[in-house]
Amino acid sequence: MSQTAHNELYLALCRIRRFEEAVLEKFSSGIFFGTTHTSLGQEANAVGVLSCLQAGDVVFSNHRCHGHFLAYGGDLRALFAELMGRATGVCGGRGGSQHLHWCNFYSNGVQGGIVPIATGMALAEKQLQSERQSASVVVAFLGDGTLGEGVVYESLNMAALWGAPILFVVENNRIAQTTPTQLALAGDLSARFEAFGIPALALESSDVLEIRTAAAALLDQVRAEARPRALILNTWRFGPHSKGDDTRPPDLVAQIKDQHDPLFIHGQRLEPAARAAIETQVQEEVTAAFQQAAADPFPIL
Ligand SMILES: Cc1ncc(C[n+]2csc(CCOP(=O)(O)OP(=O)(O)O)c2C)c(N)n1
Ligand SMILES: [Mg+2]
Repeated sequence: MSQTAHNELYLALCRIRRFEEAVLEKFSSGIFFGTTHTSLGQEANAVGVLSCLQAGDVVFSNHRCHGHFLAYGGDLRALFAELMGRATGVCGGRGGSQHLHWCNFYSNGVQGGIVPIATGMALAEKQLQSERQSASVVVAFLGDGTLGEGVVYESLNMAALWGAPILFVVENNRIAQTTPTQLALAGDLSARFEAFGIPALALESSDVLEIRTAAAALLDQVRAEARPRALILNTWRFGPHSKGDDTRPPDLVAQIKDQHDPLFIHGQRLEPAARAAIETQVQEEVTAAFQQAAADPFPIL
């Protein structure tokens, strides 16, 4: 991979990190409406998987969607504005943090609810394929805790039975709000997909390149065979579930940050000067996007 490509991936990781840090830092000022869930620590999942997309592919995300939206190519100012309820927001300020729609990107905060919808969208893409002569696929992101929702398994059954071209990406950050995964989920995560005949690949990594390589191979298979695949990304949440509700011991969180930082891991591949330039560029972009959004008008009722 070229140095330019490394730089681009780092830029994408950095953009998510600085956006999310700004959201958490400024939330208590009261400028944002509703709630928020940041993807600090999980940036490499969004960037690794979504850097493999082709034009026309569909992404369905969940309550923790900012990183996915930005990695898809979404605009910083429009996302800040959406959280601030402004007319210039992604959805005119009506959706808030969890409910985004832009181009072929969708997100919804109802846990598990996205899985049947994303499966249906994948079936629609398959039906349209002969008309369009292109093979678009769907990527659906879900959390480990969301595997407790029954509708997920109805959807997996249909996806496998009817051959939906969809990649299910489980971001197993080992916790659901405050419940550690081992207290909520029995058995093996991959086996849950394999029970329906959906091949699953599990990865223990915060390295954007490793995640990208795995996702690219699975997306190729989904596209070529028009059948589902699953990617289990064992990952780490650096921040609170939402805005300060972290029940994990602070020294454990510090250790996680120290050992599994996607920016540190990928940043080592960059020339120091290039890395510093990207850091500066992103900081300026995020600051400008926040200020623009904060000056934007509210929608007319
Ligand atoms: C149907 C439903 N039940 C409960 C919630 C409240 N809720 C939001 S996120 C969350 C935990 C999700 O855990 P997980 O799927 O592991 O994703 P993570 O937050 O770790 O990314 C809960 C219980 C919800 N949004 N939807
Ligand atoms: Mg989780």
